[in-house]
Formats: sequence, structure tokens, C-alpha cells
Amino acid sequence: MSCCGVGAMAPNAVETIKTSPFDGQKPGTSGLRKPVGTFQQPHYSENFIQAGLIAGLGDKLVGSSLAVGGDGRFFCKEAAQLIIKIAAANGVSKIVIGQNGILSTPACSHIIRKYELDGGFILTASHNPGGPKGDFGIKYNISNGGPAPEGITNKIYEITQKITEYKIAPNLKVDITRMGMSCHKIAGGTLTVEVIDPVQDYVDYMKEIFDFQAIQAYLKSKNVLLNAMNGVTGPYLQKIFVNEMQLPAESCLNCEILPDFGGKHPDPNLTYASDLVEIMKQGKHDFAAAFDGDGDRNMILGHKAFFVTPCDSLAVLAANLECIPYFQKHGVKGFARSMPTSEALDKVAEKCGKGCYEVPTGWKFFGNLMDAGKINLCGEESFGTGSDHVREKDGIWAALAWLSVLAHKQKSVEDVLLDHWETYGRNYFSRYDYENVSAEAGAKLMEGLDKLIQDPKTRGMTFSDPTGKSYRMQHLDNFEYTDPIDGSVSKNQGIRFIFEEGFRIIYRLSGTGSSGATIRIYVEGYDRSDNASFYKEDAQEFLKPLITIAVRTSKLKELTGRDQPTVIT
Ligand code: VG1
Ligand code: CO
Repeated sequence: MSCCGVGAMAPNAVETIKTSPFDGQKPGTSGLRKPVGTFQQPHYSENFIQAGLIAGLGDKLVGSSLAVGGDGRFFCKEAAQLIIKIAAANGVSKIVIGQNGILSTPACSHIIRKYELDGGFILTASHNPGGPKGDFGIKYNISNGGPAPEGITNKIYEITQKITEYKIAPNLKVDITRMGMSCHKIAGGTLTVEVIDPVQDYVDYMKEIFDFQAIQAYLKSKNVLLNAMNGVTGPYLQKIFVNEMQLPAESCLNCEILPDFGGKHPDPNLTYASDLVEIMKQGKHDFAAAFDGDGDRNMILGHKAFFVTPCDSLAVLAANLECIPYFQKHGVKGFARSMPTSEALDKVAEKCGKGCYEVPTGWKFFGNLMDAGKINLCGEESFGTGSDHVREKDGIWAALAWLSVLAHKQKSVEDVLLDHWETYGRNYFSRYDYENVSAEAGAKLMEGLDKLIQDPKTRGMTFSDPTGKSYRMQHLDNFEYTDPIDGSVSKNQGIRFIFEEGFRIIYRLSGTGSSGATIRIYVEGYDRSDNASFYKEDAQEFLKPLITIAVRTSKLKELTGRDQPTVIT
């Protein structure tokens, strides 16, 4: 690519700034997430960006190319300018950035792949609240478009612990409000910045993956709602559903990207998207979907707010591959789910004879399997669904995938689920989150459970709730994963109580919180009844005895003082 007349201009100076390490710059399940104020401290973001560049690009740093984009939350623009200045000073030669620093997480993954860039920075704390008092986050993605694997995130952390200086071009100013290419002379080189339409490439890609005309025809007689929750998906939804598919503008809710997401949690679940649930309960709509701050999560609802658990959503898509043109064209070798995600997917895999992998929580663990062609569809119980079209989970993709299934089958969401359960049985699933407990209480709870699983007496035990419902232990461990592609080992990924007949309790500490600890308890049970009406049973009712056992066994009340979870999904 040729660069535009910068010859006459004086080069931007590069400075080396002395710094010292900050504690706790360890990327969690998905990047580094902290309160905005933490990122605003002098040198804090700079240190992390410098470490990301060195760990992520190594020898390739000089002359490399990067994508930059974020979910529009407070501090995104400032962070984007910092990345440009630091990348330029480190010899990066090309940056592709969404206009105004906007790119959804899946769109950024697509941009890295499409433009064949060496990596990228995604500026988001995902579903965590934003604004001056909310959270910010930075995530480094590699050249496959996916989150950096643990080898790199560990290296980033190591560098942040001993960093003494970073490089910056402090006077470099790039206008990211206007689309187009600009060239900047930097002492020792040139940086090209391409400001792109954040939406267009992604929308073009969705048109390749799905049959837009079929979906549009189906939607003609339907009433649907798509809720951006004032996160990044607003402009994507408007382009796809209003401009392309001609839905009325009122179909897309909360589409303005707000730096504080309107003061809410941009988290698509029954608790934080309860306003959408209430509208759906009125029965005027056939389908709804909501998305998180950075656009990688999705929640799917049917008529009268019929809730599709993310575990079932994944299994249904796996069982209906023929409805999605992309899968028809490229084929599907196998599936994967995160460990706590229910085994509904495994039942589909078994029936159709495809591989099914179980990885630790976090999308970064799917990347190697996708790159090696082992899996093409995967998901997590945490409202994450996606395929190998990019290397991030993809909320809008999931909504389009569901609409493709509905259009193909001409059935309601509920009927699709009932059919599915009739064929495969039903995996009931629920997650209890205890947010913001003290780090000590969280650590103690996990220690206690670790001791318990090592106690030979626990093995072979039968656990009962006060009503006498009992479950026989089959297997106990702290989940450990060996990546089948690169052999890397990830330990301590969650305590598992696996009982007979498909019942499970799993305990983990969250790796995305910005302070204190969040305890997650995942509970699953299986029912293979032939009575279709039985499948309408409430998950909470079905799982109640196991939930009681899960809470008691962990001594959660004693250790945290909490009676009730913050969020139930
Ligand atoms: C949570 C979810 C996990 C997901 C991660 C990032 O992590 O459980 O499945 O991959 O968030 O999603 P944790 O460690 O808090 O349980 V997102 O949309 O926040 O990037
Ligand atoms: Co997200």
C-alpha cells in the first residue's frame, strides 16, 4: 500500500518513558479488567499495552500490523489513542481501527482475519458496567483473530511485573472520527492508519454465512425484538435488521452506544435484561435476542419470554446444521463446549457421530481446535455461542443462526426446543453467581472443596438433600485440561462433582471480575422422559435438591454470609 505524502513533514518524536510495575496486571478469563480509575493512573495502561505488544508480537513487532477497536465504553477513545502512540513508537507499521474506535469483539476478530493482521487490541470489559465509575478492559488478540492463549497472557503478566520503560510517540495525533487512510512519519519509520466503517465488513460477512433473503421472508409475518442494551451492537443491528432486512426501526432497542450503557449492566440474561423479558411476556412478539456490551454474548427468547438456555441453544444449533448455509458449505467436523456447559451438546455429537471437546472456561481455549479444523461450532453456558467464522463468540451470529433455524423449520422457538428434548432428553442447567464476595471467602471456599475432593471418604459417597433425594458420586476432580493441539496444560479449572445419571455440580471462581471474588456454582441434571409435557418443567424445580446440596457442601453461607445468589441463570 502506498503512503500519502508525508515526506516533507518532520517525524513524530519517539520517547522512552521510565516506569515501574503495577500489581495485578494479570489477564483473566478474557483480558485485563479493572475499574476505569485504575486504567487512568499514569503509566498503568501504557505498561499493559507495551507488555501486550512485546509478548504478543515478539520478533515481529517492528513492521507489524494491528487491529484496534472497542465497545465504546468510557475511556475507549483515550485508550485507542494511547495504543496508536505506543504501537507507532514500537515500530508497528499499520493499524486498522474502527471509526471512533468502535468495533464489536466478533467484528474485531473478523477484521484481524480478513485484513490478515498480526494481532489486535480489543477495548472492552464486556458485560461489566461502564462509565467513569465502571470498568474498563484491554484484551490482546493474536493473528488468528482469537484471544491470546495462556502462553501469551502469562508472558504479558511476567513482563508487567518487571517493566522499567515503554516507548511512546507522545505528539502523534490521529483523527479516528473520519474514515480513510492516513500516514504518519515516526522517527525510524512510517505508520499507516486505516480508519474503517466498523460495521460494513462484518455485515458483508454475515451475508455470506446466512441466507438473508430466507430470514427476511420469514420475518415478514413475525414480530421480533433485538436489544443492544446500549452496547456496541446497536449500529450492527440497525444495519442488518432495519437496512438489510427491512424490519421496522422499533424492532431494534437501545441501539445508541452509550459510554456508561445507560448506567446498566450490559449483560443479556434474565436478571439484567429483565425489561426485555417483561415485554416478551406480553405475548406480542415471536422472538427476541439481547447482546452484551461488546457484542459477543447473546440471549435468545421465544414467544411469551420462553427462555432458551445457552447450553440448549448450542445443542439445538448443532442438531440443525442443515439450516445454516455456512455449515453446509464448509462442513462440520466437531463441536466443543466449556467444561461447565451442559452435556446437551454431547448428546447431539454422539448421535451424529461428530467429535465433542470439553475445554476450560474462556473462548481462548477453542482457538487451537478451530485452527486445527477439529471443531466448527462451540459455546459456553455464559451466553456465548459461535463458530469458526471468527475466533470469538458472536452474539449477532447466534441470533441469525437461530432465525435461520426458525425460518427453515417454520416452527416457534418453544416447539424447536420441545422437539429437541423429545429426541435427546433434557439437560436442566442453572448457574448461581455470588458476586462481589471477599477474595478471602472465595479462596477459602475453593480450598475447602479441594480438601473435600481429596478426601477418600467423599469418593463413592451418596449426597442427599433434606427431602431425601439422593445422588451417587461417580467422579470428583479439579478440572485439568491438556490442549490436544499444543499439549499445553491448564490446571485448577473448576471443582467437579459428577454424579450418576448425568447430574453435576461445578464450582469456579470468576476470572472476569474487577474486584473481590465472584463464586459460580453450576448445576446440571438430565431427564430422559417420554412424556413431552414433562419437559416443560421448571429448571429451578427440577434442580432444587442438587442446588441445596451444592450450597451446603461448599459451606457457602458460613463463609460468605450470603443467603441468596446475586444472579441466577
Ligand atoms: C465469564 C464466563 C466465561 C466467558 C467470560 C468472558 O468468565 O463464565 O464463560 O468466556 O466471562 O466473556 P468468568 O471467569 O467470569 O466465569 V465476556 O462476554 O465477559 O468477554
Ligand atoms: Co462480552
